[in-house]
Amino acid sequence: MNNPKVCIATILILSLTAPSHAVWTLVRLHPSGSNIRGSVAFGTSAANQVGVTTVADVRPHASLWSGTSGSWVDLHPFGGSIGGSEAYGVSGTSQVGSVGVPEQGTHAALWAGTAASWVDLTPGAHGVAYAVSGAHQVGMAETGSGTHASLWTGTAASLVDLNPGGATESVAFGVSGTSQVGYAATVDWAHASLWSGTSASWVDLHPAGYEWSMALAVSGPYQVGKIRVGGVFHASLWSGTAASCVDLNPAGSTESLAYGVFGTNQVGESWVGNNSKHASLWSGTAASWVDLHPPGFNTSYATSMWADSLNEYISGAGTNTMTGIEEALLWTQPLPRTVSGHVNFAGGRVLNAIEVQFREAGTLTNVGGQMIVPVDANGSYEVFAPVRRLLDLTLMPKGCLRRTIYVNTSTGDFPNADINLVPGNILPDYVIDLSDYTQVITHFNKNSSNPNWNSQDFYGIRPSDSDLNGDGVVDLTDYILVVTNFNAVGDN
Ligand SMILES: [Ca+2]
Ligand SMILES: [Ca+2]
Repeated sequence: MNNPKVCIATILILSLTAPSHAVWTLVRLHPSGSNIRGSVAFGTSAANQVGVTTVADVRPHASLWSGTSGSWVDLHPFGGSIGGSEAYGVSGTSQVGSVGVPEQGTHAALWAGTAASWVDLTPGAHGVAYAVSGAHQVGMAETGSGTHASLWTGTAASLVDLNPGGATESVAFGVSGTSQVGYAATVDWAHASLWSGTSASWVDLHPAGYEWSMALAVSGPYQVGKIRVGGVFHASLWSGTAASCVDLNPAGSTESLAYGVFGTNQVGESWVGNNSKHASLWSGTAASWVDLHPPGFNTSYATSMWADSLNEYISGAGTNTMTGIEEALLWTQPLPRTVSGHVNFAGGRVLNAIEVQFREAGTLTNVGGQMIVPVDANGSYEVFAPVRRLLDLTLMPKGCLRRTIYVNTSTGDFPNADINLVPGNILPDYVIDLSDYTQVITHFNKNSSNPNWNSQDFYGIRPSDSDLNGDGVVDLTDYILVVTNFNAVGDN
């Protein structure tokens, strides 16, 4: 790090790729009560999470939350120890899963927020609904010959059989808009599969060189799932074709699976360290892996992801170290807000990066640390705000007074955060005054070929500091900057 250019380049990369907002907040959705034996969140939207809670009768109950443990709604349609139910997907006001109908077996189910609202999507036949997107539900049904990937639009009668010709069985695990994903099996081999509403639309996503594969979720043009190699699973990402498959298994991980996708992010689990399952987040490559494993849990996994204009949400579960009980979990994170504008160097030194910090509005309390922000040739800059609220953006580039501008990231990005610098502050205090003037006079006509150009005096000031416009010489231009801005005072 002796080379300052290398040092600055490193800081720039860090500040651009790892904004300091990246802090996930963990919420335990696990319902309270001594009769609760375990819980898992399988799906999340912005407002709701779904999953399973095991109660004292040791049967799974389909569950709905709205962001807190206390919001738990039991969707199980039968009382006592009759049947069992599981909820796997949520979208808007709809939840899907399965219900064990007494003396009939497991049927695909659709709810609208209450146990009583449940609709049987496979009356008289075995079935499970694994995902919902708007008006569409997907899963599997055994309404005809064997297990077939199925698509519904709210009623049993709407069933569309997605099983491709020649497949011995198939299941659909994910749906997004008009796309469905899952697998189709021929003989013993499961192939990750993509459909667009019909059996004939089937696309084989199975990547060459892998033993078998399954797609578990879809979001827009992206599909995720698992691909098996050497007898273990690797998390995988596709963008519509078998050839597009990306192996997401992190370096050092013995096994991994991707259960959820939202936009360009993928979530799932990776087996790391002492063969322990860790909730995982990726953004398109194995190298992008982020370990979401929370303290206080032995194992954890992430099942789905969603985002609205304010936050990102990841559902999952972890085994509580203290109790040994599996608990439904929700990770949330505010989306970054961008502050952008133009820097007017006002005749002073033109910089291609400026060091800024955010403060709580009207205070000196730093938020998010120092940030080095690139400035382009037009003076434009853009920086992620560390939090979403009223803030001050403050900076004091070399030779200038401190500038502090008000920014508001509470409702959205904050453009037009223009910064007008005031050069002439050679002794870096709050005012341009006689001490600055004296520096220019003392060093007048010195230039960068002077052997003492960068030698510090008793106060740490160099002759080069009086070169306010950075052209390599202290001359009339620098003198005029001090005189012009004489008596100007900096911001707090
Ligand atoms: Ca000064
Ligand atoms: Ca100069």
